[in-house]
Amino acid sequence: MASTPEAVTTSQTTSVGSAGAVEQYDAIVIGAGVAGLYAVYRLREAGFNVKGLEDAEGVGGTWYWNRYPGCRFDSESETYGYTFSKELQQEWSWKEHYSGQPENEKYLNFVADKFDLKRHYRFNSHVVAAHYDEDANRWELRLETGERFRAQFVVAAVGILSARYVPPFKGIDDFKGQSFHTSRWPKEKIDFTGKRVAVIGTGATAVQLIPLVAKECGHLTVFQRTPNYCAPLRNGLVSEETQQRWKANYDVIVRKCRESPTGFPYDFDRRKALEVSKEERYKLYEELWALPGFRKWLGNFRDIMVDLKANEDFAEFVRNKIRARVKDPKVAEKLVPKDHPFGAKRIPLETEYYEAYNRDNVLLVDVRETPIERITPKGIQTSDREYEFDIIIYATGFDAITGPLTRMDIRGEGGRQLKEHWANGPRTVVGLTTAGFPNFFIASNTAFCNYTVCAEKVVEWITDTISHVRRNNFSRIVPRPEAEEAWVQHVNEVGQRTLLGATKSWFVGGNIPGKANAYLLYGNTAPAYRAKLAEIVAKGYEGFVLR
Ligand code: NA7
Repeated sequence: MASTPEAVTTSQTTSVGSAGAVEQYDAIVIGAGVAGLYAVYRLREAGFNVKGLEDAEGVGGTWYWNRYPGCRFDSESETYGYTFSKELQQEWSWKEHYSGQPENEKYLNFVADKFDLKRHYRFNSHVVAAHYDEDANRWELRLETGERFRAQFVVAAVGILSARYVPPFKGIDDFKGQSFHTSRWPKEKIDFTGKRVAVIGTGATAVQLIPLVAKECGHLTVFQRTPNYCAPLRNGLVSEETQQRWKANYDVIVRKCRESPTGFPYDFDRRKALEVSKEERYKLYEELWALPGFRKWLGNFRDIMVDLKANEDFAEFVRNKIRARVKDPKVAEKLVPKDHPFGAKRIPLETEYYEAYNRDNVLLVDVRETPIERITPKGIQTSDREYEFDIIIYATGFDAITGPLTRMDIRGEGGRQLKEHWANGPRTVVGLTTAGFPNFFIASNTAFCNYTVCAEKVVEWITDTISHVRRNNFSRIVPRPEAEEAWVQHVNEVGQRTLLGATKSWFVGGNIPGKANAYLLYGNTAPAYRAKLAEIVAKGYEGFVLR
């Protein structure tokens, strides 16, 4: 069979079965976020008849759903955009150094329009099931409406932080005021003026939201379970000169990100922190602290990431930074993390977060001292008292990485459910494929890496693999169980060399009661991850069965 793009294109057909019409495609991409849009683009360009299914009514994924005040990325804007099109890089101008949600959603719309991707999508289409039909070698996807779609290949670009988590508080439906989860924020502006507002949670989301809501509302009560090591973002507007410099130097910026261990445009200091004199060490800490973005974490001494003593040295530096910003020493101590190492949880980057607690209209409630007992019609009942609110904001996070997949009814060979297969944690080869689920790809960046820097590579690997299957007249590809076992062990070994598992967090499934404890991120460097992807291809898809 010829392998031209035309030859691989199955034109869309519709067959009518007992349960109604079923649309047929070569490939279906679930999701219209950063990875999904690029997957649709790559598959279309490779000649596949591709359909995108998206829950939301527009493109954006994370940047569609997370509309809460203050939402922005913590990656340097010039590193976040796609790199596959130099024309796109030149046409788009970032307004802020750490771009906000409205602008990010606009960017992804700009991309979707420029490459004419929206016509491949069906929006408002919530996929609830994907079942593999072994005889036909086709996946059948079902929407919550009951509509069905079939395809040979599925690319689940469902995001790593898209399955929202709301704690099962008693009485949650009794509340008479308004309540929102931050990742399902309404499009219309919420008027906080004069309102009594509660925020539950103090993760990266809450830390972005709290200072803005505090300024606008009548009174804000923050319910904190675990304080975080928050570091200053130091955002700012991008000058015309900087914009032009980026545009003239995208090749250099991209190379720097690709070579860096974390996909950010900076590297660790390879010296051992505690072998450097205190004076010099603190000089570096202060310099990093004054710089924007994640440098204080991912541009610091490398061993802070792996060695508890080195970590504690910097952790204490951060604690003192927090203490210096909060006027009431009792409140300050509540905000100072002491039960986990620096960086064992995602470091939230903040703008005037700690100053919010110096305001007269902000109260911090430590729910370890006085746990939330229930949500009441009027507000929140803790072990201590009832607080009354007009608005409750749940900034309570996500069933990260596995949640968006295990919440769907995904069944592979022999009808085995992905949820069962992953009962003890995700089982994959390079995070992108799983044994027993042929032609099913997970387009998530689970490397410890600046999101788009690795997500683009992930999508390229998947779409190249799909093209490889077709070009070589195979019909299916699936990883061997032993390759999967080897990858799971490797992820664990690498994870154990880091502090990623040193506390309960979404990095290891620790934020969801009952969720298996497992390394959900690959703790190796981003270049090492990409080398693994390349090695599989170079070795003719070693560890995979191609038929
Ligand atoms: P996170 O980082 O998972 O934060 C969720 C917050 O909600 C965190 O402070 C939790 O406390 C808190 N939480 C969760 N359940 C409860 C209950 N039952 N009671 C009180 N507090 C609770 O989610 P985010 O949305 O902030 O950030 C997720 C990622 O998005 C972030 O890392 C960035 O990469 C972007 P805990 O710490 O578990 O004690």
